Amino acid sequence: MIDVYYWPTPNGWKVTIMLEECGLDYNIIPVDIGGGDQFKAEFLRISPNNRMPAIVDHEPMGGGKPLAIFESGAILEYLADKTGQFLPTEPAERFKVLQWVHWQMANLGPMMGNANHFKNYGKNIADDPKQLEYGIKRFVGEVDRLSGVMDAQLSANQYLASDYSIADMITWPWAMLIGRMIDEAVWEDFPNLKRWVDEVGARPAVDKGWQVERELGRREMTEEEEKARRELLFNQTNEKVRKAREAAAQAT
Ligand SMILES: N[C@@H](CCC(=O)N[C@@H](CS)C(=O)NCC(=O)O)C(=O)O
Repeated sequence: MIDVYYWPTPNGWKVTIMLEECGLDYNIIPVDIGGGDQFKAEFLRISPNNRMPAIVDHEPMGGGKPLAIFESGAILEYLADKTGQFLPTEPAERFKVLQWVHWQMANLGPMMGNANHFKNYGKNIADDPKQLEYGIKRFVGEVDRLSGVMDAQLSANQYLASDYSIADMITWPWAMLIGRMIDEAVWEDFPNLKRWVDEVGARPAVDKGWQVERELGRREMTEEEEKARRELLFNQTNEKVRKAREAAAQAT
């Protein structure tokens, strides 16, 4: 059995989509990132970067004691190697996939996260909306550029690499949100990307994977809870995280 430390966000969906595609059994352990679960001692032992998703495989590849993995890219690569699916072993084909996996991890995910932060969350945080302007321009511009990169790749290929792979699974949960994050009209500029988003989204495992525990993220919060959530998520310095780590260690 595989424990999945999870909250319904794009980075979490990557893992549930892959598990559904592989037909593996898994057990969801919610990590309420707005409530501070990412700072709990048990979680930090598995994911020292205080971010979900993470997994613990109780029957790991190669045998031995349970194996904990954090970072969605590493998790998908591990599950692909464990099951022998969605990541070719032949070097040229393998690296066609892995270059897009790393591209997503280093580019689309972080840039969309920052675009979302400045565009949507920032207005409740910044003292003056003018403080947000440069961040919005920079990160929305990057998302637009990256959408063009995907669109060009998908104009000549059905999928990001040769066959459907972990590169598609890791990219789809962010890519399908581009319209919602920037403007729905943006799809007109990227018809090949839109074709791929619809095609991948129509896969039963993808549809199932991104619906996992959706209700968890939908709880209505009071204004006080919202404020506490913002303080927790958007004000993380080394000192703050270190204190949380120390408090978690003392509590065990
Ligand atoms: N590169 C990481 C990113 C993970 C990440 O940013 N997770 C967010 C939720 S989508 C999180 O756990 N946030 C908690 C926090 O900011 O404290 C991955 O792909 O696994």
